[in-house]
Amino acid sequence: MKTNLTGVVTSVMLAFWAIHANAQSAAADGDLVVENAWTRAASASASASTGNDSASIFFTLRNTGQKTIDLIGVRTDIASIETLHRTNLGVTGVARMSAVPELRVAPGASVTLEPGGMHVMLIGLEAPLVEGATLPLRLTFYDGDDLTVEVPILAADAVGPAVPDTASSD
Ligand SMILES: [Cu+2]
Repeated sequence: MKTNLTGVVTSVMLAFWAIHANAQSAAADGDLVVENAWTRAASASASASTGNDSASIFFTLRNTGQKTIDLIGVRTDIASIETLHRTNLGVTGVARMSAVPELRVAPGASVTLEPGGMHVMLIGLEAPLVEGATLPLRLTFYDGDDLTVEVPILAADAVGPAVPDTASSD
């Protein structure tokens, strides 16, 4: 992992961010920048009882401020369960996923969610993820603020954003 979740200070300071929730590939909320969000096209679960179709969402959280940022919740309108996950390769080489209760970003640091590492897991898709569309993802933070990111839906076999776009526009 290129990220460091353990070395940050444990004190949590309240941050006061203005909400600017209309971003495209980069969303900025005060001292927080969300970059390069993406997910893959996926079909919806056939039924609620048997559905286990899932998807993963990836992005980079960058803390440009002076205070620690704690991401404590993720939400969409199309999945039964949304959670933060981390993929770990065990000694046998078998990938296993475990829940991440919160994601902490120290001042000046960034954390990247990427294939093989941390991701937002969507379980039980109630609607398909259509390539070319975007999926609103609502991020909730410890201080009560939230930020909605429009996540571009790439091809089902995509391995990342085709064109890195870190510019904050709109
Ligand atoms: Cu997962």
